[in-house]
Amino acid sequence: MGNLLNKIKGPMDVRSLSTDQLPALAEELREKIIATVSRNGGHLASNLGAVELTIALLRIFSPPTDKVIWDVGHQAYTWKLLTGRADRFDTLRLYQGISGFPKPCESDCDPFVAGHAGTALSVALGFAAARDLKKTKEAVIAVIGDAAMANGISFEALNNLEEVGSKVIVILNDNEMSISESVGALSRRLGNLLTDVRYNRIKAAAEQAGHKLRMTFLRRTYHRLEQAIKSIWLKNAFFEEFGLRYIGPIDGHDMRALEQALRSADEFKGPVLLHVATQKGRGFKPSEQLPHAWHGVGPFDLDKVLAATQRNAPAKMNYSTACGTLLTAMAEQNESILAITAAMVEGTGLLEFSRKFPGRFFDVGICETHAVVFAAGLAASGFRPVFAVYSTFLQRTLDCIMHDVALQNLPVLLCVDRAGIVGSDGPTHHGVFDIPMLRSLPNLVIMQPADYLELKAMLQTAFAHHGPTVIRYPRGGSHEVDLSRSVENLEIGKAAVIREPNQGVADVAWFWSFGDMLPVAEGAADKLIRAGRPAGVVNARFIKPIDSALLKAQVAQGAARFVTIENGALAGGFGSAVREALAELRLAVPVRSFGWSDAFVEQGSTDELLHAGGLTADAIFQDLMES
Ligand SMILES: Cc1ncc(C[n+]2csc(CCOP(=O)(O)OP(=O)(O)O)c2C)c(N)n1
Repeated sequence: MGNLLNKIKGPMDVRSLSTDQLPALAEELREKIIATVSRNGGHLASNLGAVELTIALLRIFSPPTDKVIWDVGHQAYTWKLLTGRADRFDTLRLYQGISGFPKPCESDCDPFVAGHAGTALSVALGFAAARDLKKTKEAVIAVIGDAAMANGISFEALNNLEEVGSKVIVILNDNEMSISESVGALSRRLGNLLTDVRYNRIKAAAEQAGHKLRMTFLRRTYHRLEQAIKSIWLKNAFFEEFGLRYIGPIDGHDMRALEQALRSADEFKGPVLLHVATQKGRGFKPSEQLPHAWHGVGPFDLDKVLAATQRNAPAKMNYSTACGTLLTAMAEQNESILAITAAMVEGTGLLEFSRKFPGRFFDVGICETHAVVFAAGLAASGFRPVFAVYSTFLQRTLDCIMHDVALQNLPVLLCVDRAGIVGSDGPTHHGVFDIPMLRSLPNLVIMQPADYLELKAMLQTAFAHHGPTVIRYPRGGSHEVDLSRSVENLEIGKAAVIREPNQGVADVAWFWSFGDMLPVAEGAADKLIRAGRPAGVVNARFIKPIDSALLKAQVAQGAARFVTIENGALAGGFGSAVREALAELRLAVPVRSFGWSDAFVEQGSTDELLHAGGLTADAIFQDLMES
């Protein structure tokens, strides 16, 4: 660690540095963040943009007394480094290491968990109202990005701010980027406000280059006038209408300007919004050039990247890109197919679709609830909308899926990406709740493919079906297949026996699984067979409706027990569905289920987590031999 960072053991130490030392501290922080992310992966570009802002926050406010709430929380690495976690920062995102997101059990400087966008304003308002009820005096600050500001929850909080009447400081960290470019009317409006900061930055650069204006007095007067006009105009501006005093825009890399603005915000009596202009990816050439490509990254070779000043990302197929490619091909044949993303065009593999069919592609911003209802409207008008979304971010749309899609049996297709555990992002991001969440909704068909060809068959099946469908698939990929191969549509609710029992059909342990867990089921079945026990394997394909007829037939043939394996929460999951189906058939055959038990799954590599959770062929085999 560098000289300055070494000296900072807790938040108060940041204040003991002189203003002149701060650029060097910022540089050390960036070096540390880049080196750590190159080893462990993580959210690079957003963190590099928030370094000076975080230092300034710690020079003006005093955590843990003052509460700083980070929206999403993916940009809080500097915060972690300066609030007593520098010595453990090397374990960032590793199994049992420190989290990539704020986590109160890690430090009392993190007042609240985050990971999903749009919550900071509501949380801050809650903290502020609680403070006023308790008659204490701490400052409450929400730091939110320009893209997260357009989220529905943020708007609901803005709308409620005057009513609650408590002072909060909202810091709008505006880098004009979501993961890719920010979209929407709010973003455009904010962009207009930032023109000033951009202009000032260019002016400062020109001055440094030796083109210093002579008429300093005149320039200062002009600048004051400019500020006055701006503040009169901004009095009527968007945020002021919600009862927030607008301050800004401030250059988010100018330490003095930041500290001064934060002090003003602190001194102002009512709620304040500080509009801070930052550069996503700042201080690292590759991420300055391609901030979207460096938003969230896996480990990389820093030397190679620096030498090439570019990131070489070998484009290996995964479920997201396979789905995007298949959808694009199907959309060529079927003009009613439309695609929707909530600010995750790259992550969900829709880039190709967006380029090929710009008029049939919608990036709605970080607004998943809107995306679902918007899709419902499109479906009700005769189109076949597909909303590709990560399982974890789908969670907040449950009511919309029930009320706006399922109840009207509308043919919306939800492509639920990152279903199952996702690895280092940890408990805020694992996609283990979609099955229990969706399974109780009538009219939904829920499937999971075991490889890309089955994904193709499921997409075809979804488009041939006149009702809502869900296709879930995990992070990562299946074995390579030729996507152009033709496949048959599936019969809805029909499972496939992929391994007949080895010794007749009596006393068989029938493994029922699907998707990424199917190889685990096959592995465990193999081991059981080698131990002299009869076993067979079913690819359920459909989580809903479940193939009751096959269950019934297997029981009639003398099934000894069923073993279900899923990459999802056990409570209300696929195993529960098998139990319910057997109970409905009045069949009393034991079912042993493997999946995620009733606890949040921590961060770590997928392998580490599967081992810890007993979701390996070995662990399942051992369990079955003992039970
Ligand atoms: C509800 C939800 N949807 C999607 C995401 C994925 N996501 C993480 S960060 C991000 C972009 C955030 O942009 P912004 O708020 O402007 O912050 P920045 O990264 O630019 O600092 C997105 C879409 C999320 N965390 N939560």
